[in-house]
Amino acid sequence: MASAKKNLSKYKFENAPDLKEARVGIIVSEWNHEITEAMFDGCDKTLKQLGAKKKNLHRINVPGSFELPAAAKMLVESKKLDAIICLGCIIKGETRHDEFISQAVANGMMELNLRYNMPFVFGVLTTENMEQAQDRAGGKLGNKGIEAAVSAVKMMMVKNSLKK
Ligand code: DLZ
Repeated sequence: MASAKKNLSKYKFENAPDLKEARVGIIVSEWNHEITEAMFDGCDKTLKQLGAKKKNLHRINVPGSFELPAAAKMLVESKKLDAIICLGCIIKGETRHDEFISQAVANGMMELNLRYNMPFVFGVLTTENMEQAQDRAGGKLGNKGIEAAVSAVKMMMVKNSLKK
């Protein structure tokens, strides 16, 4: 399947972008916080490795993934940012709760992407169990927080390349 059991978080930019002026919002869901904190670490380190300054990275916590799109909307309307990265971890339970949350978050994030002229990154794990989440949050399959940072950077580059 998609991850094909390999680490997908390795990245190499041909022309490494310099993020020293970039302002990025990072919204972190507190649900399954040991996973989302590991994702935040990967995301934060990646942005800083590419030159982002601590003062330009704006972190906000929300209770659960369901709250990510609403917080992203509040953030985009209150600060001048170049990208917003949303990090969450939705794990299947005994009920279909996970399906409704995942769908709502994915739809909400897409709406934001189409409404505002800047990238909103869907850094949300949707796994069957905790083990799958650990594998993807600094475990053997990489760290989706790193991949979320890389997606944000790539989309910022797309936007810059289209500037008149
Ligand atoms: C309620 C809930 C459940 C059951 N599972 C998760 C989860 O696996 N991951 C996650 O990020 N959030 C979960 N939540 C919380 C909801 O996202 C939300 O915070 C609450 O329903 C309150 O709106």
